Amino acid sequence: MAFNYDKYLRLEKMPTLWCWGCGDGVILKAFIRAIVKMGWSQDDVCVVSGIGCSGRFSSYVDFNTIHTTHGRTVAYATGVKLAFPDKHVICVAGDGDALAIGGNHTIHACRRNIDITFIVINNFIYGLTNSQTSPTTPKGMWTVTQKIGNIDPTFDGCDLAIASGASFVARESMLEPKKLEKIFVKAFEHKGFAYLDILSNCHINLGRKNKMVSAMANLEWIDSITISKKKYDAMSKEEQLNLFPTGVLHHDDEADEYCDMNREIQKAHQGLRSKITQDDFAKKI
Ligand SMILES: Cc1ncc(C[n+]2csc(CCOP(=O)(O)OP(=O)(O)O)c2C)c(N)n1
Ligand code: SF4
Ligand SMILES: [Mg+2]
Repeated sequence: MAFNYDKYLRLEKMPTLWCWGCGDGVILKAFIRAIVKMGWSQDDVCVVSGIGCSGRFSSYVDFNTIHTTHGRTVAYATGVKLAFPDKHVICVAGDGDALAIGGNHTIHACRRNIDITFIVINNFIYGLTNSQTSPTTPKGMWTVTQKIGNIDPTFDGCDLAIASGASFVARESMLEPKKLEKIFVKAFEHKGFAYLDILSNCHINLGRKNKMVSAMANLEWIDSITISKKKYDAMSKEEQLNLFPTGVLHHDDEADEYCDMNREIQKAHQGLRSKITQDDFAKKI
């Protein structure tokens, strides 16, 4: 029987504002299937997204949702998780949101290892605002801010996340929805900060100006730059150039999780307060 997404969608918001053929829809469906696999109740999930085409994610899914400001997505999600540590907090942001304006928040969320799943929809461009260079835009590509070709070195969010202390880091592309669903489940199961680099197409604002006019052409390009981690690891440094390994890139189950540590601190504070009260009381009698 076909999977019924209706229960998890805000049908009154349909059709989506995403362009025909945009990868964001494929990611959204895999995301819902993964949540259902986890058996989580809709009330126990909170989806926080920023501004951008990817930011619309939170408008379309029927969970607790926050559609927040560009670049502050993971900061809001951190606040939600600290206030409601028993809820499943999932953050969705674009490459511009997560790695440019919000790069600082990303580093520190990774460093704290707070139990949030951070889904970065990486379409290599500022999609919503019509083609400005993002940190992941490949060198040489046309953007509206670098019309002769991007000269900035391409940035790898997974490398940043690993170096900053995220305890689960993985990459998949929307070309393989089943793998996407599986990686979401693995990330949701992980306790700690899970950083997911999800490659997607923006044939409208990246592809059209870079000889990838159709969604299919953009997807073929994504296919040509991705390779499984196993094959990638067997390659020489020269062969690895301009390729992105997919699958789980880093996994550490032992790292301390931030909400657990925070709980201990709260307990210690309470102990301190009650001790002071007892001492004060003792002085009075
Ligand atoms: C503080 C702030 N700066 C800039 C903007 C304008 N803005 C909105 S979305 C966006 C870029 C979105 O790119 P990305 O995060 O990669 O998401 P995509 O649209 O590609 O999914 C920008 C610059 C804004 N809304 N707020
Ligand atoms: S502009 Fe690009 S990212 Fe935005 S909806 Fe269209 S194809 Fe998708
Ligand atoms: Mg983008």
